[in-house]
Amino acid sequence: METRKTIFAQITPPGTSAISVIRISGQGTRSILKELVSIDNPEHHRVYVRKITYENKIIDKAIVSFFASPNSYTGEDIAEISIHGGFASSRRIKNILIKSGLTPAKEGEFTKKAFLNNKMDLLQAESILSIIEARTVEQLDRGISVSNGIFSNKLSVLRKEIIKLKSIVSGSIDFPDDISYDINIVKNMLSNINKVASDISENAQSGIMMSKGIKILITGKSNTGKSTIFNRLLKEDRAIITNEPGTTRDIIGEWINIEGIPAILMDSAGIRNTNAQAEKEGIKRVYEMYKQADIIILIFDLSKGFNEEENNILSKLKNNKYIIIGNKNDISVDNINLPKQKFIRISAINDKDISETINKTISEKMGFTYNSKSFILNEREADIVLSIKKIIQDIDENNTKASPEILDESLKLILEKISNLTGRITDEDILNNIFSNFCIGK
Ligand SMILES: Nc1nc2c(ncn2[C@@H]2O[C@H](COP(=O)(O)OP(=O)(O)OP(=O)(O)O)[C@@H](O)[C@H]2O)c(=O)[nH]1
Ligand SMILES: [Mg+2]
Repeated sequence: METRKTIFAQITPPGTSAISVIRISGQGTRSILKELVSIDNPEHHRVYVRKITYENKIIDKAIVSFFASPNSYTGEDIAEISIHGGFASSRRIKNILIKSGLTPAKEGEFTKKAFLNNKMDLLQAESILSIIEARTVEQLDRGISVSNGIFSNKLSVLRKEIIKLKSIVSGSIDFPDDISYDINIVKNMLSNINKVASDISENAQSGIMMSKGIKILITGKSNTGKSTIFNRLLKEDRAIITNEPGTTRDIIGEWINIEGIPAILMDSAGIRNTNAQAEKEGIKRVYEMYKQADIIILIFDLSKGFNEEENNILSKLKNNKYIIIGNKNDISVDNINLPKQKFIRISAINDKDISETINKTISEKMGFTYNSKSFILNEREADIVLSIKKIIQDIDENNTKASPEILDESLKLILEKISNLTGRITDEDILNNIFSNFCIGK
């Protein structure tokens, strides 16, 4: 793996801004500082104010900070140069750096260097991505705690416990005269290992939902108040509302926060028979969206009831998670058909806060078990954690029957999987795939 070349990237967003920051990492950092800003022997953690000079011309005035290897983000010498912002300014400095022999960084290359130089394990590297991409404060907090090593520490406890047990099991196989295979000791150790693994895998599914976000689609007959509810959940007047059926045509989506889980909430065309071309197309798109949404909110009108149209919609939702909301409770009438399923009553125009009830119902339906202990960041991690848990469960259930040889193999497999998680053993392709999701400059 190539870690020796000196790379650079603009680490602030492109465009007009007060300053732009260029990060440089690698062995060539010191010589480029000498060449461009006349800093000889830069000191670790020091900030310099210097003119940038190139081919005898003053290019800009810059603030330069320096971090000496190995005490930097990547483990290599790093300089960060703050220059005046703007397209032309940053383009010129980048061209100069290329002419001076530096290489533009690829996505995630700084973090990849940090990983390869053992500054962090793979879990911590992935947490950097989740910090940058966090949409909710809860996501952010989780990313920060993983980057501080909470997940790695838990795995290290699990690993130690497995090694302890494996040494007894392997010992009893290799030296049966000296080390006895005491099933009660093995059972005790396994139950302890099971507890540690459960603690790690507990929030895996919620962890994935928190990372990827979920898609929520609001559907129902036209004029039931879908767009009104959409706007109330968003807390802004995003969708057009009128008292005419067939107001909404396109699907519109906006991010909301449901108990810490980022979600795209989508409003859609009301379902009804219509000859209007645009509305027909809108309804077709709603049916297509049923296949993609993680959960559907079916709205019906409490002044009209839950009728054939609603039952038709329900028949299309056999493979979906859904919740039902009866709206317009302020003008609800008796003797109407109501759904057989559980539903909640609201008045989207009168109720003070509809978000709390709706968010809680969605959260229950989706099985969010988010709490501060959740630290699984993506599917890769969840898959491995759940497979570890499965092996442990299997051996726990069979432990009285399993031979030491089989148990030993299973423990070996778990150790390998832990190494895959932290990146101690990882395929180059997997690494490239992970870091390619990063932005340039990280
Ligand atoms: N009384 C009463 N009227 C409501 C309530 N919620 C919405 N409305 C009214 O119902 C009408 C339709 O509301 P919309 O939010 O546009 O309904 P929609 O389901 O999005 O309609 P389409 O986009 O045409 O499918 C509007 O006049 C709203 O003001 C409610 O809780 N009570
Ligand atoms: Mg609407």
